[in-house]
Amino acid sequence: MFVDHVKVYVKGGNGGDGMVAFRREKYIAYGGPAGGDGGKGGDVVFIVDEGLRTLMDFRYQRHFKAPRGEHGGSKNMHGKGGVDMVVKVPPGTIVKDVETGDIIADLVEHGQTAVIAKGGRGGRGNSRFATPQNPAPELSEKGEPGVEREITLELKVLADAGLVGFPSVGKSTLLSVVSAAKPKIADYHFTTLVPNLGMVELDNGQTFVLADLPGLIEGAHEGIGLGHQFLRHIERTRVIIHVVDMSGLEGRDPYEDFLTINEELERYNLRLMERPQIIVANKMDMPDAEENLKLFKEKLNDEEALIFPISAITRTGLDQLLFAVTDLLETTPEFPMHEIEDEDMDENRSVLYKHERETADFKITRDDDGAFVLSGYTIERLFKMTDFNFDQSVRKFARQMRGMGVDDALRERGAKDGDTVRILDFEFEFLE
Ligand SMILES: Nc1nc2c(ncn2[C@@H]2O[C@H](COP(=O)(O)OP(=O)(O)OP(=O)(O)O)[C@@H](O)[C@H]2O)c(=O)[nH]1
Ligand SMILES: [Mg+2]
Repeated sequence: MFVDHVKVYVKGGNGGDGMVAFRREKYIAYGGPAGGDGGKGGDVVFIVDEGLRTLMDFRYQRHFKAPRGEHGGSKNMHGKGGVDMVVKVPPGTIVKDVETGDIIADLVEHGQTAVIAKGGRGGRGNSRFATPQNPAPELSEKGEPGVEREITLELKVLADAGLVGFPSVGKSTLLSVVSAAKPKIADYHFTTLVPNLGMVELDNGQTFVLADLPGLIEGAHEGIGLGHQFLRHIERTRVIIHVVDMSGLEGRDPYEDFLTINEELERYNLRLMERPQIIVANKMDMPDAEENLKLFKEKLNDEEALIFPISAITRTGLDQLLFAVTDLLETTPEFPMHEIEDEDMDENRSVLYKHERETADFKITRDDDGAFVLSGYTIERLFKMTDFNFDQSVRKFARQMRGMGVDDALRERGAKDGDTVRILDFEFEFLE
């Protein structure tokens, strides 16, 4: 099956915890603070690898967690940062946040990177909290939690080879017999309304992605018929497979068909004619096909043209065709894809999207037992970074909450002295 849409879980590494430690010196019972900072958690980074064409690999691995930073040590030793987790994706991958629907990254070009889930920063050790008033603080931060999110990966139409030709020449039929794709097939024109994609896998393990386009007709380049809307989709294909109906059943001359389609490709102006073309002479099972093919070759008069007589319906001639396509794909370079505006790109050539959400710092709700529940990204983050083993940390947390206006908001919601307040799995009493 062709995978072009997958849901994945990513998590940046948590920052390492800061350390509370003191220098031990001869004759000094209690030296200065010497607790080091925790290391930064690793990021989950996506990088475009042009060797990948599909999202197949994500069928087997759907969880990506970057390692955490090491904790800080005594003697002001900082924890090592977690190594980034680098995940390869094919060109054309669009990454979206499941919860918000926002596009996080649009990954187009080989080597382009985007940080998908940032690792948390390391918590500060107690050395960093020393002040003249508090020269030996018993206070440190825990590491910041890494960003955690569910994302979807979508692969834009990114076929290696595209099937073009008049309506009803058998493009969809051909796609259906060389891949697992199940496009609609019928004997009327414009059966295919949007492109279909299929993964073609040869016996020798080689694979490529084949796209089936709506039929083209004369004037397609200026919007006649359906195909013009989709010519863009073959912008990224390296090889064009031009399907010609050799049966002559519709009363057209196969060679005229061939010229008409090429004219449209040329006029469409995406340099489509610069791509190598393979000519597929289809419907060779029909009575007049042999004769028509002979005439076609005479008129074409090109010894070097790659022509493959096949019958999609009886599945004959397919192997030779598919091997020829893979051979051509191996020797044909990528065509430049749509250029990215320079200003969207930083010096690492990664497209950055701002996806910091505008959310309230905290939210107050009530539990069934009457407790006030504090939630929200900022306050939960503060909570997770607080080391409740140390009074000074707890007091700092209380100060930070007051600074955010939590106390006032609780009072406004009717909280009284002694009421229970809850954050995640932690409870404390509201004190006036
Ligand atoms: N005899 C014969 N008929 C074929 C062959 N391939 C396709 N057909 C028939 O041709 C008709 C059109 O086939 P499709 O595959 O839908 O053609 P298409 O090129 O995708 O057409 P559009 O989507 O309308 O552009 C169908 O009735 C098929 O059964 C073939 O090799 N031999
Ligand atoms: Mg079709």
